[in-house]
Amino acid sequence: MIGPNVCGTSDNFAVTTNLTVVNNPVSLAAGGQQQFMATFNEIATWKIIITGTISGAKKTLSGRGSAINATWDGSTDNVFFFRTEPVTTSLEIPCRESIAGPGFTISSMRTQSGTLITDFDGGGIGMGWGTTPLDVVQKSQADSAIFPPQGTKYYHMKGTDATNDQSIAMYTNSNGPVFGLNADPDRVYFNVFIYGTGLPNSRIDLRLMETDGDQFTYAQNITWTGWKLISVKYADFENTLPGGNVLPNPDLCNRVRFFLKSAFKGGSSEAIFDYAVFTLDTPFQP
Ligand SMILES: [Ca+2]
Ligand SMILES: [Ca+2]
Repeated sequence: MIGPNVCGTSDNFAVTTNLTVVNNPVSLAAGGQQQFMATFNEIATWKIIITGTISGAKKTLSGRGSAINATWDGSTDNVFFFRTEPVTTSLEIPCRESIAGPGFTISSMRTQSGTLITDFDGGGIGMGWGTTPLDVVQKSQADSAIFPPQGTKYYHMKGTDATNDQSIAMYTNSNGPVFGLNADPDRVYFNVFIYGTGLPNSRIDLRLMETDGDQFTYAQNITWTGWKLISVKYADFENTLPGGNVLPNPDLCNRVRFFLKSAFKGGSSEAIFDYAVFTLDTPFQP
């Protein structure tokens, strides 16, 4: 042999027990897990790729050894949540053909972490949502034309800044009780999936409003196409209306505002978003 064996296995490598799963269907709610097992005749570096046939969610498990004994908690590596759906699996060993693994069905979805504000499918603690138009608004509605990360619906805003002040429309929940977040702004993250259509000048301001009168803003230019998860630490929002104690107080936050802006004066802007959730200590991981 010339040079190192980049494949990590000999020519005699063989799978001695095919990849199997323990649960079919598998219930992933409330910490439920799927378990994968296989054996080889020598040590190998392996990957299992799990694909949701409806969601397009994808998860890769990996390891090294002469046996696989791996668990999966229902999490995804891309933006799409695994759903109650059939999934396919494959086993990948370097330098070898992909081996189809067992298919199985998800009977209940993973229980997501965090404080869900809205998923636009009826879930979340934010109530009394409504739009305040400030300019020419072509669209401000729950929509389902694009396949979203979660459920069937998301929110879609589109408008034109005819008055040259960059502001187009605000979508906000009503002034209800606080969300019950941790008080430490360095521990709390706000997360939302945003879909870019490629329309230039699109911008959305994410705004957190507190019962003491402070408002904190994170301005997000939407420069990508497709879905992307945006996660921002509460402490990284800027105080744009110091009406309270001027300090970021997640424990006083009771409203979220999606503020459609044009990145430049006089532009048109479009924002599509889904699944607004606060998490503690880490960004959201669906
Ligand atoms: Ca949704
Ligand atoms: Ca405050």
